[in-house]
Amino acid sequence: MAFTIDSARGIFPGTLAADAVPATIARFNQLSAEDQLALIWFAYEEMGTTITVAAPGAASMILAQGLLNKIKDMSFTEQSQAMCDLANRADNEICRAYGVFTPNIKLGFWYQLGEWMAEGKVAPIPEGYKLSANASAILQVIRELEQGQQITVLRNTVVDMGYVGEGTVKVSEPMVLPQEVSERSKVAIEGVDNATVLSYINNMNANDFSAVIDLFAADGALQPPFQRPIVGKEAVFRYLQEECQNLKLMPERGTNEPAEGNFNQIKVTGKVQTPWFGANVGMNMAWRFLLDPQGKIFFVAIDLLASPKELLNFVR
Ligand code: 45D
Repeated sequence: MAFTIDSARGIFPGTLAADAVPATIARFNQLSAEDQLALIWFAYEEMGTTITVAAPGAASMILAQGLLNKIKDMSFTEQSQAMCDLANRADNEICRAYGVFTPNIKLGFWYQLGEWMAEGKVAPIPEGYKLSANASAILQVIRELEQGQQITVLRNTVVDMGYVGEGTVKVSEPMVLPQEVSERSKVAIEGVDNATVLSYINNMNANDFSAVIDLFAADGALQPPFQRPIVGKEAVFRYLQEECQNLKLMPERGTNEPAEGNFNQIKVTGKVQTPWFGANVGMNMAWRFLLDPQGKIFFVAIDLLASPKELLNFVR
């Protein structure tokens, strides 16, 4: 075998990912829960002056509703405690209930709490709350990130909250139906006409995850930004259904090169939009594909790029 998943991760090593994102998260994790919540509040508020977040889909809200109602019925003191517990990943009922949510449900949950905090229905960040020096410094770092990196930092803070016990089964939103074949868009990628890659992008954009998974080798893997690879068709399929609905992949250009053992390595760069921010935020992304000799996806890494300049970097 020419490649292992581990060696595949190293294709196109010149690709510069937005390391500022995990670095910022690591600093954020050192803060007290109060500081974390206030910092996110300030960052979210400031972001809201330039971009608006779309209201979450009804499905995510229904699944978060039970926990939201429970929190709404609490006193302000209990609400603040519950939010701090979530940030502290405490092992209690609320944190376990939150822990089974998929990222979109978690985001929908906080979206609603944020609305209620602004309306005074849920305990707000205390008026005049002063961030610690560390928290202020991190807020300044977040301000200076590009928008795609800012929203990734926010998303990651929300995803990391709560408590996940052993053997936890995630609650996911109902599956979206794939788009009608007649309505589907077809991308063109400058420099890449590989059928597997084009089909991957077009089927992702159509929410046709069964068609996407057919493109993978049995032991194939997908590596999301800043994560370990998800290995095997079954696990990748579950991930696609849980976390990849209604994305818009807009590849621009790429390069296709032979690799060892009749494999084929293809790097594509372009923009990705999330349903949360639509056309307001285009994240600069790269896909690094490694196709096996049968043209199946043995590995694909999705990277959030360090800067727009990286969209043009095809150095190996
Ligand atoms: O704590 O090809 C308050 C894959 C204060 C799949 C708050 C992909 C207190 C394969 C403000 C209330 C998926 C990998 C909190 C491609 C407090 C593939 C609330 C890539 C928390 C291309 C905060 C997809 C709130 C990508 C409500 C890269 C924050 C998708 C809300 C990226 C933040 C999606 C939101 C991203 C962030 C979405 C809504 C980065 C959304 C970010």
